[in-house]
Amino acid sequence: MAKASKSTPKPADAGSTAADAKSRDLEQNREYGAGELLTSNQGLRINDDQNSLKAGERGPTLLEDFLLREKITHFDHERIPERVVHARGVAAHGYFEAYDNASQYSKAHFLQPGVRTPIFTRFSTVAGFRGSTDMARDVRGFAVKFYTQEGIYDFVGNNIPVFFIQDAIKFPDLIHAVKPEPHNEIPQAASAHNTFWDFISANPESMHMVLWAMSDRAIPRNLRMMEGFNVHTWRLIDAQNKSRFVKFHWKPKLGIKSVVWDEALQISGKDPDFHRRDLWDNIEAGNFPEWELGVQIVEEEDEFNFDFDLLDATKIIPEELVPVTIIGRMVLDRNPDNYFAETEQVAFHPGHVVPGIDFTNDPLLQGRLFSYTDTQLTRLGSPNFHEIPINRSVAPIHNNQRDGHMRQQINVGKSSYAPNLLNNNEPRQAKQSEGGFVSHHERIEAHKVRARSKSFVDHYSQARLFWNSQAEIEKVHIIKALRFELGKVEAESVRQRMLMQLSLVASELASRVAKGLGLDVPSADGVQLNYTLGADADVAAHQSKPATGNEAKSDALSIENSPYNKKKSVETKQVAILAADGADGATIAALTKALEAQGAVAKLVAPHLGQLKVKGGEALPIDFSLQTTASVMFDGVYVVGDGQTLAQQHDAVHFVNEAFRHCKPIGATAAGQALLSEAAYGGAKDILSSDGVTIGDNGTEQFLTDLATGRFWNRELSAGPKV
Ligand code: HDD
Repeated sequence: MAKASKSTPKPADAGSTAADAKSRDLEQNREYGAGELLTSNQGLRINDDQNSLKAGERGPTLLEDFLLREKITHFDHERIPERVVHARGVAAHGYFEAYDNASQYSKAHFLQPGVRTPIFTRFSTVAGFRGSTDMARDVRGFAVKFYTQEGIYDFVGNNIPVFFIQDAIKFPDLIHAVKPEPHNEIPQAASAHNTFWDFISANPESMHMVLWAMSDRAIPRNLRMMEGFNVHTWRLIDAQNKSRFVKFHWKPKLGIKSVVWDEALQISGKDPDFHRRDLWDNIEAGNFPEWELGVQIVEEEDEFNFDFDLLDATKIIPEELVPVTIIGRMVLDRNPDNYFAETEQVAFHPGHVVPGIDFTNDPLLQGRLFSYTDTQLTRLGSPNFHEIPINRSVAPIHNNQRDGHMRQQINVGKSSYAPNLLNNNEPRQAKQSEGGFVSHHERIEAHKVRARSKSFVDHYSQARLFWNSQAEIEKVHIIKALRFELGKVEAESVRQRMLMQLSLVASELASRVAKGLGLDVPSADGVQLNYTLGADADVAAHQSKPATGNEAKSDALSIENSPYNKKKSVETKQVAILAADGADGATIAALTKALEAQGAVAKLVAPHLGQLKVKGGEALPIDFSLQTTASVMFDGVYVVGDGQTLAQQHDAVHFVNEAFRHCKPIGATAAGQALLSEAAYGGAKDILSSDGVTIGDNGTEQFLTDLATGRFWNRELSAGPKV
């Protein structure tokens, strides 16, 4: 039985728990049209908004028609500029709950034992426009707004723990390179083009992140089953004002799951809203997505104990060196009421912090601290964007900032400055003991320089660590992704330079990619590979050497081997039950019951829509026809029959063949087997004898085990020539 979803709260029950403080706050702005009379924006009751005011029924429209003008004018101004990056997104409300151990590291109120804080989380793709596909190969944004009692705290992260560049001043170059090319605006939501790889091939600090972006991390099965990271090293400040370095992680309760590239390409066409639909549907069904917040803590005195710089955003801290401690959990349990008002207008900023969290000198972070407010001024049009309901703090706001477009707050009184003795010098500054934010007292003694630290120079070792840590199927997917992406690059010089870069990560990686491009790996000896230094910089001193640490591995970097992916479960997985008229009704009922009992979702797919006529029982409602869905929408397929009839349907044969090639679990009753026999061609010729395929009338239990396992990669590894 699905738990009750909390979406679209009614006035009476909106905001009944402490975590719903934000929902109660939003209630002031909710508008419920049901049962009401239509009005203009001035509150005038409207008698007819379907016909304009004319001089005669067939005559010209009159300028006097203020209702026409209001309706059209508002419409004309409905759009705002989309985000320059992360334009396409989806969001949900929920809460964060701190565990008992969080407060030892931070004095932040929301990290004190048992405190529940309302949150709003937005996931996004980076490169595509607002109307692009969810399934693009791309980094996913993972931004969480915490409405804490001490003000807003924004976690503005990604599903990948490192970044492409080390210094924010390069961000416009990176984004110009990845966005569609400026002369023809091609391609949409894709990095597979000349300009992106031209930039990357001359920018070796990207090499680590590029491997993550070419891995299956960049094509998540859904947004509920991916990790989140805040990338930079931050500071946590405890109750004694002691500072420690920290890396933040979100670990999904249901593990980490991705699709294969061929699936992603098809989903992009068949359902470009695949991820947002999945998130919405699961929250509506009461399958509330959940993540745990983890921290890697480094004491200040250990700052220089690593062979990389903690301030370099292209580096992780391997979990083998500093384990992740779980300190809280986040649950998403309510869909927004209105996409524009909430998901589009929400404005995140890594500079929105609360006492207990502070910045480091990571040059990527420092630049971000400028960019996010600046961009909201263009996007939302006013310095008062913090007053938009979704951005509004639940902690009260009192200061001397005034006016500006669309000001909502009505500041009472004469003084809007400090010091002011006319108003008792209020609002007064808060002492640290009263929660006033005091920046960490970091001692800095330095020359003013425009330069990159030499401690940022090793660009290949962690890329190699990532590569070494992948299971063979993950390596194959990275190679295929690079062959695809570089194959779309027209300039051979760029392909050659990329192969040189990859050869410094791992020669095996470069040569396997090169094979698919029909090239030899060129020697990188003596070739300038780093074009990212100032004109007078000492290039030799910044020349990154080939990767070191040849054999080191870290399981947390692999999806297949990750300690956060060990849970074998069928929860929320989608199964297509394929059937044609005449199938056995009792079998379908028993299978559906068994799947649902373990939390999986069963959908009946048949050659036509409407009702399925079954043997022995009442007709069953069909969820999808073969024309309105596809195997790529599902995690597994079960053919209940009649196989002979289904074998006549090309779409049914393709459905099973494709599910097999995508390495998914397949089940078939004896009556359904004929469809599998028909689907045994091409890459699926072993379908009747392969792992993860269960045939016979008692196969439900085995199928459930296979569904929990997920994918049967041996099929891909053994099909066709070695990649
Ligand atoms: Fe950024 C949006 C994450 C580097 C400038 N960024 C944005 C969003 C996410 C991130 C998740 C979408 C927030 C939302 O849902 O509204 N950005 C990151 C991460 C980075 C990063 C994890 C590296 C660690 N970003 C970065 C740099 C700059 C920006 C270096 C500029 C110097 N990012 C922006 C922006 C955006 C943005 C232009 C676009 C829309 C917005 O801010 O609100 O200011």
